[in-house]
Amino acid sequence: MGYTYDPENIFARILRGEIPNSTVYETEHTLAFRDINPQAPVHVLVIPKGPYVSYDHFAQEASEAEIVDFTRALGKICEMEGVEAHGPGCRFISNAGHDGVQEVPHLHVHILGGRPLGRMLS
Ligand code: DGP
Repeated sequence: MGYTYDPENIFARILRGEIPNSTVYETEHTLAFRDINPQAPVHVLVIPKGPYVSYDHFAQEASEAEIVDFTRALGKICEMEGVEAHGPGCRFISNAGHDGVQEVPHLHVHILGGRPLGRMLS
């Protein structure tokens, strides 16, 4: 099945500078900014700059440079926000598609931390 990317989704508009955001970290291929509706003291959204709908789309079609950049950004942001796995800990979430209740159809990883997050496997 092919992936159809909507260039008018809200994160595409953020990437084009049409909507302001609270940037935490930016590289050549990746942007990270604070969620507008934070669910924890640390709630950062990490997105690739390329037009990828979901993590599976990104994993299949992004270049190795984009994948490495994005993955290293996740680690860097955890360090910057003080929520590394070897410290207090954190959670990465990437909702995908209808059943995953993905609101914005541009790949994003939520980094949540700064409080005990409880079990979440439902
Ligand atoms: P998801 O269900 O995984 O697609 O979550 C989308 C998240 O995006 C949700 O936590 C709220 C956040 N969000 C939606 N619109 C905006 C916006 O304009 N700015 C920012 N910073 N976050 C947004």
